[in-house]
Amino acid sequence: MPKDPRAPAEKLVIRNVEFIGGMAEKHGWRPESTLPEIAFAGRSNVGKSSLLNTLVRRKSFARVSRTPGRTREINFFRVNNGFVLVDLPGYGYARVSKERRAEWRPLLERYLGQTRQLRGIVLLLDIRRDPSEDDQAMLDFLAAMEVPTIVALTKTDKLSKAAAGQRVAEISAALALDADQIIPFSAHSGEGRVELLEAITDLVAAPGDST
Ligand SMILES: Nc1nc2c(ncn2[C@@H]2O[C@H](COP(=O)(O)OP(=O)(O)O)[C@@H](O)[C@H]2O)c(=O)[nH]1
Ligand SMILES: [Mg+2]
Repeated sequence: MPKDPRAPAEKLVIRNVEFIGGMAEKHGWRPESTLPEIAFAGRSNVGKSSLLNTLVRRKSFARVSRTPGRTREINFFRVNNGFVLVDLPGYGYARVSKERRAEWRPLLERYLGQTRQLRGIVLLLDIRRDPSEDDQAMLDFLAAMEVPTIVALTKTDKLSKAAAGQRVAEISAALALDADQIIPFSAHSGEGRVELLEAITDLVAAPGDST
């Protein structure tokens, strides 16, 4: 792909992505790894698979995250032998039963509570929607655990520039987020890809609990 000379230099170049396994249950197996981890969370249909595919640009990655049975697991991908990208199961899908909706919580809480090498979370919110109770619960939980959090506002291409700007302001005010915690993103236009890669690079480089 020709490089746009006006685009800011990408700090993080993804050279290598390797699936290292999935965690299916609260007390289940997870890959042994001490590399820094960056996890991605959001309600089902928010655009998480699209965002991760845009970020990573690997067919093998897309294949794993599409595999039936893996969609409710926590999936771990080693990137550049430098950090682990963690794809958390989508939560709060309105069309699944209450029992199924309740399933994600213990698994996520276990992962978030136990992972000392977790350096940050990217929480995805649809730019057009107000955050749900589940989104708010997740944000509160992350704040209580003091996990650095970035909010990616997805599907910005569905709004005009002006409307998108307005939504960014509304959502950041509603959630009391700093401007530098929010990244407007579109898998369709590629908006926000470089910014998100840079934010991830910074999170990976920040000193963690385990160091
Ligand atoms: N217009 C637009 N649609 C998107 C974007 N990202 C995802 N979608 C659509 O939203 C739906 C859910 O996307 P998906 O990535 O599967 O969401 P997930 O359930 O969070 O993994 C699909 O129909 C996607 O095509 C985006 O950036 N722009
Ligand atoms: Mg998905």
